[in-house]
Amino acid sequence: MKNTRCNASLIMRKKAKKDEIPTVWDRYEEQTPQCSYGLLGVCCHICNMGPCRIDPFGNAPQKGVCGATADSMVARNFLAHIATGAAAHSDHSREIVLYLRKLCENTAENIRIADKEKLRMIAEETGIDQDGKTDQAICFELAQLFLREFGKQLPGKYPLISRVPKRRLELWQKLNVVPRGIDREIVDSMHRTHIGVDNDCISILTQGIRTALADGWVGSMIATEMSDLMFGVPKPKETQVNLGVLQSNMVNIIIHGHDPLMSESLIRMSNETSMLRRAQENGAEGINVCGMCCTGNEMLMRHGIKLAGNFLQQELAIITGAVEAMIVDIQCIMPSLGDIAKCYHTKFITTSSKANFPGAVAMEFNDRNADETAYNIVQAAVDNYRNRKMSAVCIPKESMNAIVGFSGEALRDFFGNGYEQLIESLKTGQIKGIAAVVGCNNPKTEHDSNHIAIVRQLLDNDILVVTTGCGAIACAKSGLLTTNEGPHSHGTLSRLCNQLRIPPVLHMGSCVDNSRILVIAAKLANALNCDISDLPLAATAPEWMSQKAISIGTYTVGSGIFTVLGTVPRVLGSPSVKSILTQDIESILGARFAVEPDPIQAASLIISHIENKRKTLFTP
Ligand code: BF8
Repeated sequence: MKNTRCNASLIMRKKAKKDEIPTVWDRYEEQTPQCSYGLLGVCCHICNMGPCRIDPFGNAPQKGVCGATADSMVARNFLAHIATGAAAHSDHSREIVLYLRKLCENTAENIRIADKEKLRMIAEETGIDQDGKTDQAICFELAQLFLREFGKQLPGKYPLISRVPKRRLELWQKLNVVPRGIDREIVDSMHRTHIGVDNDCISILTQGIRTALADGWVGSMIATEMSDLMFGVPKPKETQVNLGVLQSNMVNIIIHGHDPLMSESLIRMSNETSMLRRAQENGAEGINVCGMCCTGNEMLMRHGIKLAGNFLQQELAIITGAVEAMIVDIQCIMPSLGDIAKCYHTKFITTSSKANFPGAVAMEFNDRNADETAYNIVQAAVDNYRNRKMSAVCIPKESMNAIVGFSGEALRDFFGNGYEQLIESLKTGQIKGIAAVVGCNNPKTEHDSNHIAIVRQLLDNDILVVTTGCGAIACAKSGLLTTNEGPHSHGTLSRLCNQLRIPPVLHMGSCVDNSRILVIAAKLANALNCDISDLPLAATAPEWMSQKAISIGTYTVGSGIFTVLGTVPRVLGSPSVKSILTQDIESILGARFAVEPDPIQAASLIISHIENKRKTLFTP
């Protein structure tokens, strides 16, 4: 039964069993043993002469019907994952920019801009003339400028390119991986994966790097910056995390997915006096809005909204029997939610026209109807409280306090405007290095376990941890985002964090907010007059599962950061692709992937990598 280190999840797994509801763990079990050709990446289904497969032991068949080898198949599958992941992040980004542009066009009075300082800073950075212009006019120009990035046809200066350290940019230029428009790169990648186009694994993987860089340094970065500008730059704040944040006497609304646009309106509407009155008329004491996954991270970072759980907990939240509405937008939403919601009273509401689910009620959210739709959704949830069966309710008591909200800007308050104290601490060895521990959950590993095991090892070795996505939620649930003494190291990192009153694990946001980590890495490289690949940095995704994670991993390596994957990517069927990604690429990009399912071994790889980088960078 276990499969999770999170007690709240274990309790709900037991309730699921009692209620005879299959969950992700049961379905994973049913799928095993998984297809070994698929696991190795040597299965090709892209054309209708197939599906084809390659024998991994060197027996026939060694080629697909068209003649494609294992190298082409594996590289092409990998590229398709990158393109899908980059598309997901970048389409999210596009929606935010389009929304901002529409607001500027449609609103007569001045639109609400949460961070005017950020607006001015980005306008200056991107060369927008601000003289005599209203904030709204500047916002409109900025939105136009960023929108053009999606369809740009030729490589060139993209608006935030000055953030890339000089040596890294020169390397990208030399390797011809400077991204053109985001859409351009994704279409190029999909074109190459059509039958009979790109069949050279080096060429395919090079395009993968260019596409991933368009995700990290353009699409995701624009999403983060524009969300900050509209809704506020995150600042440290306290909140609570895990299923125990659900309340037995309140209307519980969970907002799940990735898009901050809808959640902002929903939060506002749930605070309307008329709505609170309605909740009380229905017998509830109030309305409890909680997040799930990365929409949850967006709300938690900016507003301190409590977060009910990470990827593997979405079904369990409904199984508490205490959720009046599960409201979803895009990405990482299990299609099983429709069936599970039917077993309880939960309304499963989808708000994006591009994410439809069997069993979901569609209440589409767009720039013209934002507040009205949000009002109707909250009202539906409030009215649904009457349908709750109190006998079916079981809310685990587990919830953990966490300090969150560490944007790059927030870090300046602790480390100085140019992160001087961080740099000094790195030089003296008070902080040995920085590791990004990010990414998903995956039923292939015990839920949350690898995240926590790696983080603890890193902290014990005085490595500061930055975190995003479901990994950040795992850390929060385990008490690692607190300033208390306890599970943290007692070394020099711990002393520094106690002195600064920050946790040793810094929650930097949702998965698009990995772009915040890129910006910090770039600033450190510029301050130390080196490339990102020279810094004592590393990244790991111990329990990754999504295509977005593949794109993130690839842009992280493309940016010069050693990256350890905890679940095995489907590349082992091609010794060439495996060796390119885990060895050869290092001499080209200054970074490589490693694959290490054992969290202690994975942490060791990171620790020795950081030690080596320190020796080269800081030894006179
Ligand atoms: O973007 S960490 S499971 S929720 S893909 Fe999905 Fe993975 Fe969670 Fe956020 Ni990121």
